[in-house]
Amino acid sequence: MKQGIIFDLDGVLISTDEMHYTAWKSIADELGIPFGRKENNLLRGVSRMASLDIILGLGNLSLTEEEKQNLAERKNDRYVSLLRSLTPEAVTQDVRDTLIKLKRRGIKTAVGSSSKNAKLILKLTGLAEYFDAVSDGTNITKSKPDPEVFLKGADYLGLSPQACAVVEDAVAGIDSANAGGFYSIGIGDAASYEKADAKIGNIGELLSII
Ligand code: B16
Ligand code: MG
Repeated sequence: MKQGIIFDLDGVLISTDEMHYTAWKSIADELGIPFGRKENNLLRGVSRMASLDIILGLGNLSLTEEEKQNLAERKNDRYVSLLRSLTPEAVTQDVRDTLIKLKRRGIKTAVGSSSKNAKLILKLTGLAEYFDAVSDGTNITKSKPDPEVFLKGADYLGLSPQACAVVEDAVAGIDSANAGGFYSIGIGDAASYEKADAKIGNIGELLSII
């Protein structure tokens, strides 16, 4: 049995995909780059600047570092203003019940997210109180698929990677967990990824596999 579980945030505990999509789409539209939901899927779990690079690549556009910083900042302003509408109702009962049951079993829990807005999302949704630690985009220098975000999460819990499982919805996140020596569990998009050690259809299934 694992002593700790590290949860990816967006796509696992809460879904803000549509807000990321709306904000990136407005930037892509301004640049004249065709961008739909299929392209948005490429950005799952990927950091803000790496996401912008992917969008610019789709349009074969090369910009200066300053222009890129400016676009990333404007995308984030739009995303954060959309985030403000988040409430605790955005968290499913399945997610809450699972987190409560894990706590009762004495399993430590952490968040491992690429997002620099993770703490704001945890606060707005009331999820913060369920976790022993948070590792996010503000404490890492290398984004998923690098394992840094999960290695820091395990470190904050005082556990080794071998003692922890990671739950992820992104291919880049499963690669990150595997590279760090964690037991990787795919959900959503990552449930069909062959490199995930285990696959679940919903978060409650976690309770029977760890
Ligand atoms: P931000 P996760 C990721 O969150 C999102 O899936 C990804 O779409 C986003 O680009 C990334 O966070 C960075 O977010 O711009 O808020 O710093 O899935 O790792 O929880
Ligand atoms: Mg995710």
